[in-house]
Amino acid sequence: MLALVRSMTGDHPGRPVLVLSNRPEAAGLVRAAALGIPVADVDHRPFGADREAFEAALMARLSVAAPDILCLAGFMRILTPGFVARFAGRMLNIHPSLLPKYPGLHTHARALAAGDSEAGCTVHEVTAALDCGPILGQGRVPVLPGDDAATLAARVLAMEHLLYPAVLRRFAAGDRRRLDLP
Ligand code: NHR
Repeated sequence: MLALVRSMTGDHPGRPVLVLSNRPEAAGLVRAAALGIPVADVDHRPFGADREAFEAALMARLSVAAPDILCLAGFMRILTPGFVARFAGRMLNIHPSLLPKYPGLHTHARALAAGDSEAGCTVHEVTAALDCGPILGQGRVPVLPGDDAATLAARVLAMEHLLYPAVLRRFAAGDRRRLDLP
């Protein structure tokens, strides 16, 4: 999230209008606020299993900011088809695997268990089908001898911080061609 926010200066076609978390305690909210960006939280927990009610509260806050593009970063609540439709073609996510490999959770442990020699991250459009939207970019990193899920996650995260800003810059300029790093 901070890598995205920090990238949006100068000739970048986008500017951050809101940083929104479903976790009120998220450290990113404090960091974004310190950069002068409007922040908000909408805690999902009081809504229990009622995803539509949670998303209505999300939409109420998003409507005020009126973003053109929504970037998920570590956002861990599955979004309903109705919410996704409101941002069709303008919602991105970064996922810590080389999709279509390892959608869902525990991606690094799964890559290690499979004996993969490379891992990475994928920026994709968010569609109703989880982690299945059109791929906008991928960043590859090696899996090294002795890696565990934590060391691999750290290497992938460094690539996430390069890939996501690079893809967003192109996407915000209307370029949806796929970007591959390195
Ligand atoms: N929503 C839709 N409709 N489509 C996608 O592609 C989405 C999405 C919401 C989030 C991020 C995704 C990831 O990058 C994402 C993509 C959460 C879960 C999940 O199982 C799965 C994938 C992703 C994010 N969430 C559980 C839920 O019940 C909660 C898990 C938890 O809290 O730890 O929402 O990984």
